[in-house]
Amino acid sequence: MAAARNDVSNDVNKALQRAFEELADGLDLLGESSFRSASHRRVARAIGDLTAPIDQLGDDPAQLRARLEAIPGIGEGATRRILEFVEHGEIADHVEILERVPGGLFQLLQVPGLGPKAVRTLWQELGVQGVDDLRRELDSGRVESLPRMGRKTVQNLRSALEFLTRTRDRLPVALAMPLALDLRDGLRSVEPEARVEIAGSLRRGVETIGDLDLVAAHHDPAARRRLAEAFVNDGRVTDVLASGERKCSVRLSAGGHAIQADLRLGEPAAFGAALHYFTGSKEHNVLMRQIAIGFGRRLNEYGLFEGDEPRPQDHGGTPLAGAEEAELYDALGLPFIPAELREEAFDPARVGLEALRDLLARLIDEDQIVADLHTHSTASDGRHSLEELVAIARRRGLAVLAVTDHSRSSVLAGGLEIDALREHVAAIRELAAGLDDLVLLAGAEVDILPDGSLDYPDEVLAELDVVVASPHVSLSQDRATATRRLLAAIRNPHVHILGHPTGRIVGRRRGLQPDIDALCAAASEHGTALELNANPRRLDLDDAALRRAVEVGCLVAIDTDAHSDAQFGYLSYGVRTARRAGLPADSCVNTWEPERLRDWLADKSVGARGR
Ligand code: DGT
Ligand code: CA
Ligand code: CA
Ligand code: ZN
Repeated sequence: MAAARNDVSNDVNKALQRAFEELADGLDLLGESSFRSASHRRVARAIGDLTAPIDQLGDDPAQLRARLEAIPGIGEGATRRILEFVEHGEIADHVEILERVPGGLFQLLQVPGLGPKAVRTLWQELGVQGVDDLRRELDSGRVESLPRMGRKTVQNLRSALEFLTRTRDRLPVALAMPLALDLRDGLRSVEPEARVEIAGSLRRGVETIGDLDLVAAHHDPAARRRLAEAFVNDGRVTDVLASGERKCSVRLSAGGHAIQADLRLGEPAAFGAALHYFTGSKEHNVLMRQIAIGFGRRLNEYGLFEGDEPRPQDHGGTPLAGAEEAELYDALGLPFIPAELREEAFDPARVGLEALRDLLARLIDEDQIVADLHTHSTASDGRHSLEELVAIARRRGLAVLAVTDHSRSSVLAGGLEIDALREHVAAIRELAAGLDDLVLLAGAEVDILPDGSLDYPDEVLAELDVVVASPHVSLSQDRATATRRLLAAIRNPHVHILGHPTGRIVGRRRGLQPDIDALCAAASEHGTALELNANPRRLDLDDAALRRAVEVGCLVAIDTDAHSDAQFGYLSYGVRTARRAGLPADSCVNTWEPERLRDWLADKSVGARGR
């Protein structure tokens, strides 16, 4: 009961925070004084930082008023509005703003790269009132003709818009993957002879999933029927949308989320073609079909066939290739393109066949990773002792393990005061001295405080083997402040890794929106690695940001941030994301030989020079 009441009350904090944000955004969009909007934004942040439900701060209005006014950032006006909200469920100023400003404009402000000034211009000059209008105006070319809207800005807007549309109402991979694996394994156990694989965006390593796609093959039609039956009768199925010989579609409920799943069924001779087709992406499929036509052939979900005219009898026909995906690439003169790279950005026609082959040869693979440099023990909020962590690392085949517990400001996570840290480091070193098959490193995950300073002084950081510096609070800072904050950490000579740089939670929290190019440039210059936090709820940096890092050639660390044994398994999510960015193994510090890693940890400029 207590938890439930807490949730409801925290909804009050969220609703209030949102109201103040909209007040601020609304004033900016109306072109009013930026002084007033800045003060509303400060209030929104102050509310966001509160841990207690705001309406329970006091027993009566007078006490509530006194306690509110004592909170830094909340002045007299804000207190009045908060009390108004607690009493009436709305704030008159806020209601007025919502009447004057089209609702779609607030959503436009969520598009990275669009500030209030630009949205106001789009609204005033072109009558843009939302995402759909903006898309239309981008296509018409009228946006480019506006002041301060160059070709580059328009390009950025286009891709940001695409991202926004793609992430709406999609299931985070952290929820989709276990469900898909379970469905796959269930089908495999029904028909052990059948081939069953996950396809679609999930196989490509996309971080949010529209629907699940599975492909199965068996030569016996009766076995295929049994597979279909098992699929539509799964306990989690809430609706059967289609149940046929070749395709079944169901809606499932999993962990409070509803998601559709499609299963395609066919002959083993066409399994590779079906798997390829339903893995996508659509753009990659189109590209492959065009290449096939160039060979006077046709490619579809049933295989690769002679002659480029579509024929209805391909289903069940005898293809030139189709049982294995690799045969298709081979027959079309292409190297095998792994699922993570089957996106427009890696179109061989765009990057060139030679460059693509080179990229594939260097592309990171999960089994090249030999080090985890960001993990937690019972010293802070991890579940395992040092000895247990060592056993886990050995069992998982790691050559290097860094234990990086939280720093003192992370109170809820049991962050360590300096004395406790020193004791912990001594315990790690003592244990490490007795190991000959595992390099055990003493580190810390140090909070990057809102102003960019670190949670331990430099002389303490200097005592550690590995320093991961991460932002944990004030994750709604504006872009310029966030960039300055993270740059300060990257430039610190004692910081090796910038941990989960944005602090985002996939599908839930946007996190910081720093200037990624500035971070990459500084990371390159200082030899600091940017983390790809492999926790599927984080995947931070994301694939798009990581691509920028790959282009600049800066160092990347793929770490699990494990708090338990099972979480070491997050590595595969991280590697899939890294592959989507085309990350070469050599740029990933976790693939390095222990000696090279030690050299870099001792002096960051060495790693940068080493390449
Ligand atoms: P999602 O479900 O939105 O996360 O993304 P996907 O890629 O899984 O898309 P989905 O489930 O609609 O379709 C799975 C794959 O099937 C897709 O990646 C490519 C293929 N596919 C589906 N529809 C088409 C189509 O109209 N044309 C082509 N070329 N391929 C298609
Ligand atoms: Ca899908
Ligand atoms: Ca689908
Ligand atoms: Zn962290």
